Amino acid sequence: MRKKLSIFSSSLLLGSSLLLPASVFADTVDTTSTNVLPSNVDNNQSNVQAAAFVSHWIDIVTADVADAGTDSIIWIKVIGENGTSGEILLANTSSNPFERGQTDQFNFRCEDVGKVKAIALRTDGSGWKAGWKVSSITFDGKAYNVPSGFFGETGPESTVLYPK
Ligand SMILES: [Ca+2]
Repeated sequence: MRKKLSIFSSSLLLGSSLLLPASVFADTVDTTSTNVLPSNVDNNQSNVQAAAFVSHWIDIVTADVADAGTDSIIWIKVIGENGTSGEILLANTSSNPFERGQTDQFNFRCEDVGKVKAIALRTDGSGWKAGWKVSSITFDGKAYNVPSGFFGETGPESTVLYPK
């Protein structure tokens, strides 16, 4: 490597860099890339390529009735033909999501589970008046059923929701 660089430098000094044979550049690039990328990095890249991720979005409208809002922690899973995603925390740029009458939109990425069949929501049931009354859910542009009643009112709860 050091030898190739010195050849390159002397050619530059001679003002003939444009006349360097292509093989000099090719050798230099090959050597550099082999040195920079250890085999374990190559393996990691293969793993990343194998696990495909896709984007989803969800709009959730909290009902405009008394005590509809919640401060509970809410997670979502995407259920598809090829499996179920990991749980994704529904965080929001709004510091206070899921308040009465509010619409909250979340964009997230998760494992590609194939054609989506349903979504699952989970609440930890925490917070004052934890029950959450949802009036509408739109997932990837499709209207979904909503949790019945006040979701999480009596503690942690999970539900599977299907497109309408
Ligand atoms: Ca509530």
